[in-house]
Amino acid sequence: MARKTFFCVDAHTCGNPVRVVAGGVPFLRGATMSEKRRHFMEEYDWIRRGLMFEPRGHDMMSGSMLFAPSDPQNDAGILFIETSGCLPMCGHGTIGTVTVMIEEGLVTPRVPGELRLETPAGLVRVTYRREGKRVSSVKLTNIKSYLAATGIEVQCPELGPLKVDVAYGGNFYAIVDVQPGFRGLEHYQAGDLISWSRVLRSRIGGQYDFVHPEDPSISGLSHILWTGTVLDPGSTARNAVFYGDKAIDRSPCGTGTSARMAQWYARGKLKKGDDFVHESIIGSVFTGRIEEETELDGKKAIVPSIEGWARVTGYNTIIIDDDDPYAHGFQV
Ligand code: PYC
Repeated sequence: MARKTFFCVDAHTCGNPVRVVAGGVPFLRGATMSEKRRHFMEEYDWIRRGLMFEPRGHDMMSGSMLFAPSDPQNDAGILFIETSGCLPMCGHGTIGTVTVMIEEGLVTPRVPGELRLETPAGLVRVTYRREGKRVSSVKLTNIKSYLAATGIEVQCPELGPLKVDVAYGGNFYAIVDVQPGFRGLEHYQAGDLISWSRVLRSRIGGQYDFVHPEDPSISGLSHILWTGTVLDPGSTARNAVFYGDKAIDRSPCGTGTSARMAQWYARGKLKKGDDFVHESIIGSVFTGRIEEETELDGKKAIVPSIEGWARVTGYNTIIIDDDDPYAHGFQV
């Protein structure tokens, strides 16, 4: 019988959970977080399933693990763990993890107020603000984001034919804008968005192969971003991101916001320096901005930043015991 113990700090970023594994992390081989991610997926995926799935987690659960950086100029490496797998990059996960790292003293930043984080998708630079002991906001400068495809036609159950764009912001997103077949996310039940998302992802993913031009380990359409009308007239746009099998992000989704900014930039709707205030399904907000105009494999691209907040919700010592028939979790 083997019994493993994981010391976790639970938090949420603008409503979406982040479980930071602060103790019990396995040793991973690899010179980069991308290589460490591969090793984790090959040998330790049971840890992800045990910590993310029921009965220790739930459909929306996501989290992270911290590692020593490969480059001594950086502060830490992050592995993202989710119900859907190990994402190359996660924006709400980064904001929550940074809040936990700083508030709980898990890292000593080389430069106070700044962190350089190695993620599987590349280097992410962070600045954060403190009010006393609390981290009041975290701003991350994400990896290069770009519009990968436009006007893909797909048949959606109940809604009929839809046209979607696909953009990359750390993961690949199919973006469903308001159009004759789709009136905006506020007109539908979350359960319907979830079941339609599964169909769209498999239909689009079955026809098109999305692969990152510089890193083939990042591939595949994983998320669907539904758009809608803002709740607050001061916001720029609203979205609901589907991920995993049953999840709608409660936060405005950092990589989704980056992908949508890349789409707006390519369509001439957003320029460098403009604020992009993005609302989530529950009305929580990230503020995005285009920090840099750049290119990726000959395509126009942007370097976006995302700013948001997180709160620690508790300390959780989790046991995964081989003796438990549900040691490695289950999904219904
Ligand atoms: O914030 O990037 C994000 C994210 C991805 C999936 C859920 N949240």
